[in-house]
Amino acid sequence: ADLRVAVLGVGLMGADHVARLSRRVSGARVTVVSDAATDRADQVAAGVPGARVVPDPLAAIADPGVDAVVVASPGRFHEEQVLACIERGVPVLCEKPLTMDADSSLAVVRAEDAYTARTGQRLVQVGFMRRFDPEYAALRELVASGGLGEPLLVHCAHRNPAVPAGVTTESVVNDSVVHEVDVARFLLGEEIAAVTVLRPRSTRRAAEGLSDPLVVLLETTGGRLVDVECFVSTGLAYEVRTEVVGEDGSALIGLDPGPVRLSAGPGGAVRGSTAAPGFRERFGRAYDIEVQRWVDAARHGGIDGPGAWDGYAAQAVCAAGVEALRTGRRTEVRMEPRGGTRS
Ligand code: ISE
Repeated sequence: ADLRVAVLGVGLMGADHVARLSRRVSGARVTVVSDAATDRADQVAAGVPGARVVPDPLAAIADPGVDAVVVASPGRFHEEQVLACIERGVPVLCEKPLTMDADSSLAVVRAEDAYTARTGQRLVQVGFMRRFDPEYAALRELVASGGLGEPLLVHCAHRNPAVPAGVTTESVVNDSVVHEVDVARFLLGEEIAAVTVLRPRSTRRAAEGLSDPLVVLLETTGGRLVDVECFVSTGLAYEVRTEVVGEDGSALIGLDPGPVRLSAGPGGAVRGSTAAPGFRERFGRAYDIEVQRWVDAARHGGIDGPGAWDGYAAQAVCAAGVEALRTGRRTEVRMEPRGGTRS
């Protein structure tokens, strides 16, 4: 039977997931939609045959017509909602962040570990979608197979054309750089030990008080170095590039996101490719693959992708990043030993 999914939060990401689950993913259907903005919930549910609105997210999780949950609500609600899913024993795909800080993310890890010890199943998947992007998956395969020799350095660029009003430099670390934190852990298979954040001269496009771009240095436990340029008001397009430099080779992804085309320019014809306008376009395929694999796993009560530990590790590194930003100093990451049930 189809997996009956509740989607909590139908802002940009949640509404996207509803459309994906209803139209592009097989084996699932959205039965419950929940959002504090009930007009939006009504509107989204109206487009999905068989979907009901359950305004209270905890009631949605407890609903007997729900087998699995997608959490796409604002981050501050994730902890309570994910813990409720664990309590009820339903698989959950939680958009990042897992919770708002490292301690509460660790509590989720422990709660899931207790469930796993009883059942042998894992329940919590965190929406680090880049892991499902075919280019990132291929890069990871290349690194893991030894195709580049010992990896030494990773260079990352993460550029957004613009960010919504209210975005702060801290939130850029937590919401944007967090993806490179996960990518670094994913590609290199080790934890991040220390973070340094540099603030070069800001673009004239940066909102008042925002340091943009940032350069973030991540040191891994194995002594590898990851540099991240995070630039969120380029005024141009969405660009995400990652290059791994190894002892025996290097590989770069994200260079050419679209078809190369010839078009008229000011001084003659210009050859170029169309850049993705935003992350929903650039990672559209990654989201589809992520959700399909999650559905396939959730139908058997489990998950297939980054888990609670990855969510916790990301939070611990971002906490160090925010401290590094404030103090201007290299900051060590404080993390508990893995313990419990391994992913
Ligand atoms: C946003 O929250 C995301 O997750 C995007 O992937 C990222 O590029 C963007 O900077 C964030 O604000």
